[in-house]
Amino acid sequence: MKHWDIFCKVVDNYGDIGVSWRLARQLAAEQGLPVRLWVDELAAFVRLCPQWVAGSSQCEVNGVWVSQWTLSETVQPGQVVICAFGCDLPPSWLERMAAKTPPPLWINLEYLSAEDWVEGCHGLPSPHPRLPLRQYFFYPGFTPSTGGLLREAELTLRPAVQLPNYRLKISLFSYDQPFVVELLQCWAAHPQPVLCLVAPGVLNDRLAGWAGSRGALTVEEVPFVSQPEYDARLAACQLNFVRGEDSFVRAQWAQHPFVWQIYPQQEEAHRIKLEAFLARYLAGLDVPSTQAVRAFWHAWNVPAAGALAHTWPAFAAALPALQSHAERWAQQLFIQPDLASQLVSFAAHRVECGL
Ligand code: TRH
Repeated sequence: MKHWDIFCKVVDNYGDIGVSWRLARQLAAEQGLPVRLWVDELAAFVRLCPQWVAGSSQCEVNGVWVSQWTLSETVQPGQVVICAFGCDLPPSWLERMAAKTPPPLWINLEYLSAEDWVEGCHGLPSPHPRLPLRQYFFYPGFTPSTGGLLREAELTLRPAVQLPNYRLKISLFSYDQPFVVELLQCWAAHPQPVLCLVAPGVLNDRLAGWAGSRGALTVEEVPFVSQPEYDARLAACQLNFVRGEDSFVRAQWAQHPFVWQIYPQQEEAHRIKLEAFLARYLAGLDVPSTQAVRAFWHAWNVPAAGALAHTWPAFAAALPALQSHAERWAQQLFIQPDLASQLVSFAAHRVECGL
């Protein structure tokens, strides 16, 4: 069976399913592969895929067979099996994999990180302790020695759309930020009009009472939309606040200045990831803009009273330089093959060599 199976456990929010769904669509549409996506929590998926037929537990959407995880119990594994973000496969599925000759290629798609060690771990195998199976670790990343980033074949880097500069349009998608109102106060006092589009989430409560216009600022609560619509929203704004993993990558393809709120991990592990990305991203940027980005991103990620209000003016002043930088950065990333194509080459090589 030439199928590719992708297993996704929704740990939290939309990032796990967001990445899995994007990858599944690309493998089907661009690589012509029959893809099955097994999801443990369809409720999260349905928000990303409004075409889903309400109440169904499996369905073909955008060329991908999407199914409730438990329905994999009686199905034969395909040629390639991907665990998104190291999720554990059902034990009976593993047994069925091991019973096949040759067994399917088993790939663990890892989380994205800009840290240096990723290059050394990308593509490494790890044997199963009991079964005649080995799992390969596939690491997305920002350098040619990693698995790259998800990017649709149709995505082209046109010169960024020149948006009317009388208004600063901002999209806001974030985890909680107790001091967000400080920022809104800055925007209300901004010298030019500001439109802030707030995606559904915990911030909505903090922003209660801000909907509508105040000073230079207009706040609009926008609905949760499909991924292509969300991508279009990022492209249409001049500044994007993003979070997690998938919206973080999309902000980079949108070629506009952005602010990343990293997913908080235990023991502050995320701080190292954040620094690793900043070190790569800020290379080549002028010193004042670099300092402005570091200070503002820090204020956004490490809440402290006064920090956003204090760091916003320098960040706002750096926006024109950050716009040019965002275009250069995207061009640099664009040279790498995209993640879906790299997965296909990785699989083809191993399947051919019987590894
Ligand atoms: O939702 P996130 O915070 O997701 C994750 C998860 O928390 C995960 O467990 C964690 O490990 C990971 O972050 C790092 O953020 P992310 O990754 O940006 O996913 C959001 C998805 O939702 C992304 O695919 C974009 C999509 N989206 C839409 O499709 N429409 C929308 O309107 C919005 C706001 C987002």
